[in-house]
Amino acid sequence: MKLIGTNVSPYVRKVRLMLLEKNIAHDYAIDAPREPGSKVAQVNPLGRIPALILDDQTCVFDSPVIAEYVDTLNDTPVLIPRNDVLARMRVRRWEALADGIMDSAVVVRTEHIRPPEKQEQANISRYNDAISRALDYAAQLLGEREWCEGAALTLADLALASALVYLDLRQPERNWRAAHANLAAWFERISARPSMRATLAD
Ligand SMILES: N[C@@H](CCC(=O)N[C@@H](CS)C(=O)NCC(=O)O)C(=O)O
Repeated sequence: MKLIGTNVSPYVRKVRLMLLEKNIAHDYAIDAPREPGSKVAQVNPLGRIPALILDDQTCVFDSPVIAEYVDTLNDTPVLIPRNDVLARMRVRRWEALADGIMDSAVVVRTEHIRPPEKQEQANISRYNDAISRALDYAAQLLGEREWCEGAALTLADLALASALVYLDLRQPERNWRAAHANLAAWFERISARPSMRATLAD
């Protein structure tokens, strides 16, 4: 199978982390959808990454669907709980929270790269506030636990880590570590994992 994406996309990082943690063989092709000559729209009608191309050329999108599919490929480890429906819901909710942070940061970034006179300050504030609330919520939910959900790594941790890497990239001025020491400590631990180190090195 082949994953199409870029190194900066947080949605792509989430999927790459899953593939690496589960040790699933795959090719990785860089293709930025907004660059001239991009072929992404030929495989994903939405023209977005990540897109996962299976060996029979089936294209899987978007990242929560890819995550769901990838997790069924082996049990080593299971990253989305299968039997405990409440634990499963909580992991998917963490993913939704992290994806929402990513979505909001993309809106803010899209505003910031417009000419200054065209930037909508109200839109920027609205989505920045959503990110702040989501971080407060994440920090409260995490507390002093080692993992976002249960007693081991799950998709919840990988999704949240991907969102925070993206925030560091696009909003370095946002001092989330000072506001949330527990998130900062958790992030440092997660960032030491070989999967994170591999994606951060690219
Ligand atoms: N909900 C989608 C979001 C994917 C997405 O928006 N990816 C961005 C890159 S970070 C993209 O492909 N943007 C291209 C575009 O919207 O034209 C997912 O989870 O896969």
